[in-house]
Amino acid sequence: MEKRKNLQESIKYVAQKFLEKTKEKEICLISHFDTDGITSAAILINTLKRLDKKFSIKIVKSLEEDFICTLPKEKTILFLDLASGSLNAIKKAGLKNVFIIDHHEVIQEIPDEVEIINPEFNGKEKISSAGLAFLFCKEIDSEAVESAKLAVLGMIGDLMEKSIDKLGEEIFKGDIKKKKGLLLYPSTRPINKVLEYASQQYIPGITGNPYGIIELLRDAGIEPSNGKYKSLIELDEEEMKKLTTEIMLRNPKIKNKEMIGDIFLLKFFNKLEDARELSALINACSRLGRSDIALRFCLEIPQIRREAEEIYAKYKRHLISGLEFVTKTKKIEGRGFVIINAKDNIIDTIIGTIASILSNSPSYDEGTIITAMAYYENKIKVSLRNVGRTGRNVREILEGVIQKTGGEAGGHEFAAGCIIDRNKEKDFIELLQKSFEIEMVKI
Ligand SMILES: [Mn+2]
Repeated sequence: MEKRKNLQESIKYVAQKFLEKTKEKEICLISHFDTDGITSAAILINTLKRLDKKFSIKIVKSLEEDFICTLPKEKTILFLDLASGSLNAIKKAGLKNVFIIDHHEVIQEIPDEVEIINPEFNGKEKISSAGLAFLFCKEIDSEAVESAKLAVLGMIGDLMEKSIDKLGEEIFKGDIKKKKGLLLYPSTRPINKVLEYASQQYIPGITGNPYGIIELLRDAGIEPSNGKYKSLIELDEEEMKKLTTEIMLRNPKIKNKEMIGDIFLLKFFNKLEDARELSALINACSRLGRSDIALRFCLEIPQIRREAEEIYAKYKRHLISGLEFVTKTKKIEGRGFVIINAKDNIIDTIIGTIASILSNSPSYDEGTIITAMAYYENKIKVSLRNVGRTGRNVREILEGVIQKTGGEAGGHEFAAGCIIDRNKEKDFIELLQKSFEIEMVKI
């Protein structure tokens, strides 16, 4: 790979290479199963169909070495939202035509056979894989702008709503609307219900408390009509202001700028939906083993919508019982860290979400590292999150530990994870605990 200065040049260069390499060759898409990965795949599918290219697709929850070895060497492989951490494995597998569109950290050397788009090489610009996939497709497909809402959805799935401008001004047409308001979601449902179930934005005395909510809404001057409350996006400016004030009075820890922001509404199946809710639905399908449905939902295949919504409802029930388990179970706690070993009481695909919810709850101090673990097959899925997205680099801590126990790690500074063998459970916990304590002493 040659050195390239900015992201746009990088994308242009790789897009040209991709066109050359796929003239006769069939394409094999491999994507990650979260919202950013699924939307990246949907963006590529839309474009490859328009270009009349032959392709197959595989959605995976993590990219493991054994799997990379099974990939067809005669095809062009395009990895989406993953593979930045698997460069050595790609080389070892002897894959010849490899493209990567991803935004995760790159530590290993890039093999000659690999063309990569990754903002890590371009001043760590904040843009998700779906955003990159969209810009990539715009280079090779004149109608790619049709996929703009998928790019926005992917960015929001990876919490990069503040960088959506990078996708270009022209995206704000019919299918995408932006509105300033309270960041509670879904903004399209009655406000009392949103306040009641908003576990991601916990408000003391309000979350899970219908009486507290009625009082809060009365104090804000918002009354139901025919027994039904308005949705957030239906509130006028004055109502929105009063509601914000009332919520702040009940949660002094929260800052105004954390509460107010841009709400993105995207048209799916001909209805404007809150992007964060769509993202939650897509993640839910994938995490319950139905990434096929998540992908078809993004491609707006009509019959799929109901099925996806049913899976989403089931997922929410899993999440609630998972959180209940965490409150009851014994945890390993120390200065600046908590380790929760759920074993097989929580499914591995939601353990990361559980860790994220805990890292957003007011029960822990800023910078506390939450580690949550769950069994999967003969392995253990581990997720680390920093409360308030600040503090020590958990990815680095994790790398240090798995050097000794073995395993594969991925992620970022404040949100990382790994998979280890089940027989390393005890060693791993001990080593992790030790490195948390050593790190503490250093500071
Ligand atoms: Mn991503």
